[in-house]
This record gives sequence, C-alpha cells and structure tokens, in this order.
Amino acid sequence: MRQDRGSSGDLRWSALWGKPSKGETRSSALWGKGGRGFLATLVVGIALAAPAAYADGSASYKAYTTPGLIAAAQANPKGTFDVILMGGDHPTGWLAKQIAGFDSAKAKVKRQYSSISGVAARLTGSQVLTLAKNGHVASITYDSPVQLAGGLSNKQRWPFVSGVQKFWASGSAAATPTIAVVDSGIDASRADFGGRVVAQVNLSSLPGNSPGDGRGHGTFVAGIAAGSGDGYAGAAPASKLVSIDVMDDQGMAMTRDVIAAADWILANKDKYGIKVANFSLHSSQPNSFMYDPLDKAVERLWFSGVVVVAAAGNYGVSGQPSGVPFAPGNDPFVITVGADDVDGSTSTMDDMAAPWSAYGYTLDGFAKPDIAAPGRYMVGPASPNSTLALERPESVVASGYIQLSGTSFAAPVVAGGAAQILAVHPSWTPDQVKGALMLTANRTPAALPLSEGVGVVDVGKAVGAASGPNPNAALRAFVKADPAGGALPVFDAASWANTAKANASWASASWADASWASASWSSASWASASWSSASWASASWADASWSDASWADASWASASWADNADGDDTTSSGEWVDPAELAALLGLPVPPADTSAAPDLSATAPAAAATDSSAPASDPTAVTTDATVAPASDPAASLLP
Ligand SMILES: [Ca+2]
Ligand SMILES: [Ca+2]
Repeated sequence: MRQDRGSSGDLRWSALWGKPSKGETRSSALWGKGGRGFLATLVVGIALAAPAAYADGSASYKAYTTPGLIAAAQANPKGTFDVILMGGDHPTGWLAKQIAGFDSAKAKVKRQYSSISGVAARLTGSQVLTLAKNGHVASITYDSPVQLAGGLSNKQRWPFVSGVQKFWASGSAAATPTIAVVDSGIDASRADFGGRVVAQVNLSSLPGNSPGDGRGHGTFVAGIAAGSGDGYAGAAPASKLVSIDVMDDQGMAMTRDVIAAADWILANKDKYGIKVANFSLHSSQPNSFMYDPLDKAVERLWFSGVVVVAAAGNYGVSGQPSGVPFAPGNDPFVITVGADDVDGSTSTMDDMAAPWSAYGYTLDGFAKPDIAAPGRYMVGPASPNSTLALERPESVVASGYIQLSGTSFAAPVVAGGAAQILAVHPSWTPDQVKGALMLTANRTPAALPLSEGVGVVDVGKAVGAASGPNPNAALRAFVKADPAGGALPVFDAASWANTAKANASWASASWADASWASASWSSASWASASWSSASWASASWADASWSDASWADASWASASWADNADGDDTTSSGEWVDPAELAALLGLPVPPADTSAAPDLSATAPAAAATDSSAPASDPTAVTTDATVAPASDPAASLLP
C-alpha cells in the first residue's frame, strides 16, 4: 500500500519547468500561474530589449528563453520546436524574414503579429539556438497552450481526471444550477466567485463565527466546486453559489446547525435554483441511517430533487477499511465521495484512494463511498486571513491559493460535476445523476476493493450517458408517502429492515438494469459487494437497541478521529499537468521533452521532494490533533480538511 508519492515528487521538477526556487511552484515556472514574478521578469526583459535572463547560464545566448529550451535545442538540434519569438530593436517583419531565410524545410512562420513585433514559428533546435544568439531577438518561448478555451483554465490534473474542463467553454456552462455549500462560509468578495455567491446564511449557533469565512474551508470547497479564478477554475465555474455557514472560525459545527442548513435549502431551493448541495463534513456519532436525523434531513433534500454530495471522511488509516458510520456520508441515497490520489498522471489506472480516505460498510451494511474524485494535493482559493491559511503557511502555493488534501475537496468535484450534468439534463432526478456518475466512472484497478467505490468520476462521460440507471432502485421500493401528511415522501425504514432481514439479496434490484453491464468496472462484483448482510447483521442485529451505548465512543475516540489527511505533505505544490501531458489532452502539438538537466536535480533537491520521504505523512500511524476535529464525546459535526 503506497502511503506516499514515491519518486513522482522528483519527476515534477523536470528541466522543462526549470528548477524552482523555494516558494516557486512548478506551475509558475512555465505557465505563470501563481508566478507573477516570472511574468514580470519576462515583461521587463522584453521592454528593455536587453534580455535579463540566460536560460543555460551562457552569455552567448542573448534572448530570453523558456527555462530548459536551450538545453532541449542543444540536445535535439534537428528536432521540431513550436515557439513564439519576439523581436528586439528591429522593425516588425524582420523576424519573419530571418526565418524565411533559413535553409531548411522545417522552418515555418505560423503567425505574424501586427500588435507586437513577433511571430509564432516552427523551428529546428539548431535554428532556435541561432536565433537565441542573434542579439536582435528579445525572447523565444514555447508555443504552449497557456489558456484553455473560454477564458477558464486550471492546469491541475483534477479537472482533466474528472472530465469537468470539457464544459468550461460550452454554452451549457451558463445553465449549471446553483450549488449550496454547507460549510464554514464563503469569502464572496474573492474574484474566484465573480459575484456568483447569491446568498449567505449564518446558521452557526457557536460563538466565534466571523462573517464571510473565518475558517477558509468553505471558500476552498466552493472554489473546487465553482471557482472561476484565473488559472483556478472549478468544476462548474458558472454556477451560482449559496453559502450556508455552519462552522465557526476553528472549524467546529453542531449537528443541529447542519440539519438547519438542510431545512434552509429545502425552504429556499426554488428561490435560488439550488439543485446540488455539498456537505464536506460529517457527524461525530456513529449511527444507522434509519434513525439519524441528519440522514433524514439529507434524504428529504434528495427526495425533493436536490443532489446531495457528501465527503466520505478522512478517518481511514493506512488504506484499511474504516467503515463509514457517520451521517450524512452513511446515507445510502446520497452520493458519498472518497478521495482519489491521481498519482502524477491523468490516467486512473494507477490511482488509489488516499490512505486516509474512509471506506467500508455503513452500520446498515451499505458499501461507501459510492465513487471517488481527486482529493489529494488539491490547490484552491484560501483567503490569507483565514485560520486555515494562517495555520499552514507552508501550504500556500501562490497569493490567496493553498494546497490541501481531504475528501472535503473530492466532494465538490462531484458537486460541480453534478451541476454540469444537470445543465444538459435538467429533468434528471438525483437518482439519475448518481446513476450516470456511477455508470461512467473510470475503474481504478490498482485501488483496494471498495476504497474508491466503483471508480473515479468522469463527468464528460456522465453528461454523455443516455440516462443513468438507478443505483437506488432497490431502496426506492421503500420510499412512501409521508404518513404525517407532508408533501415529500419518506423512507420507510421499518419496512426496509424487515425485507432486508428476510431477504439478503434485496439490494440486487438496484443492479438488475442491463445498462450497468456497460460500465468499465465490474458491475457483478459491485452488485454483490454493495450491500453486506453480514456487516449489517454484525452491526445492527447484535443489539436490539440503537442506543449510543451500542456504539461505544471508545472505539472511535482516538485513532479514527485522527485527521490523517492532515499528515499529508503540506509542502506539495499540487498536481499539475506537464506541457506534454496537457498538449496531448488538448490534441495540440507536444513540446519536446527535455531530460538534459536531470543530474542537476540531485544537487538541488527541491523542498517538496525532499519532504516527501521524511514528512510525517509517511507514517500512517501518526495521529495528529486538529482544532477542526470535534471531540468524540461531543454531538458535533466535524469539518473535514
Ligand atoms: Ca464560518
Ligand atoms: Ca493517475
């Protein structure tokens, strides 16, 4: 079981990116995201027409070049390089003339600009070197895809793994419904939200709750779900947001307030167009969904047409099954999300669940999570004054952006993905949305059974699904008119329990739909594993009562409350696609690889890579305390990092 990232931490510092100085992220080296200093250097260099940087340290190269370009051109003089060149002290047109003069069929001007003295061109390596030495060329930089279509971009791996980026530029983006974020609040003033936070409600009954988001957690969650910050687009960057603040500045919340949040959403969903609700939190009392009030509350949302997305929790230890006994992630109707580690690639074939991502059976025998989404080494918005950012200065990767890990940040990938699905399929029920996400999930053969549910979400495929088979079909038989006369149906728990007790295969009805057979994962295996009568029997029927005493707090008091996500490498700068990977994903020409500077890495080990092998993260038994975790004896909800 891999507990850490191994050598992938080294790979990120390729020569192509340059060797970042401390505090500089890999992304900044080439893309400029979070690296205004780099861009400023470039601009100044051009403005003075007197290059200030020599990529290889040789004064013979006069032009500013993308870090690593000179070395790549030297190593591959006959190779093909797509670059953008800017002229210095010669008139517009001079550059094109130089390139036209090359005695080589490979040299080709692709674009000549009028607003600047510059061209886009395809050159050989030796031609790049010639022009870099010329003295009248200000800069030569890779013609890299620096901005995704639609003005929204995010070059982290997670938007590609989850498939959400496909929709950022489409007309459907504007139709994504409002997402309610039940969390610590949202800093609505940030550019990440572009005035799209249409309501902010404070339902915290604890003292010490600042307006906005004193903690910072909800802002990050909202950024992953629906941010539109430059270079930090979220899953549904056009969605409106409703902030329901239930957490104080230390990340504490009471279950009563979280239930009140569900009440508020139910009462206001039509007013604000809320069709998705994200709960990156869980209660601190193990319970059966038959009796838990928070489960009942989220079921009401589900039955009213609101897709409820819940984080599985971060109390897993060493990748072993933890069970998922806490509301609302233990509710079989809702979408419970585990944290996937993308492990340095956008393919899910090598993915595993993060070792702290909770999974296993609920007390009622349901396998959770249903699905996984990227949730490790995520980078998103964090207000500098939030307690989360102040506690982790080493995790800040750029001004106002921080790197965090947790199922809390996997859930909003799915919440935003659900919004994308509903933009195209507005009539779909929550069951259908869940079904489409599960049907089209990408399998993760390297992951332990059940640890990522059926696999990692692929929103692109889910949107394209003709319809989602119903993963809650068997449960639906027990959803009945409210005997109390309420407008919404209710789940008849007693009837379900009787049926399940008599017939262990009752759940198979959910997986009878022939559509499941087309899934990339094994629907037969999931059908038999998705509900365990043995787990249920041992948990529930061993004791006739569901009193708290049945579920001794002691068993959850220490280790399981440890916030193991907190033990992850806090100095990782995130999971960013490299240029070749991005070009391949976008169907663009692949920039040449460069390995010539590899030996330098050992001499200048970057801080993040060095920490990977020695950080507490490598000790899966490390138990860290965190103010965001509720004491087990309190009937409180715990905010997941
Ligand atoms: Ca708050
Ligand atoms: Ca991967």
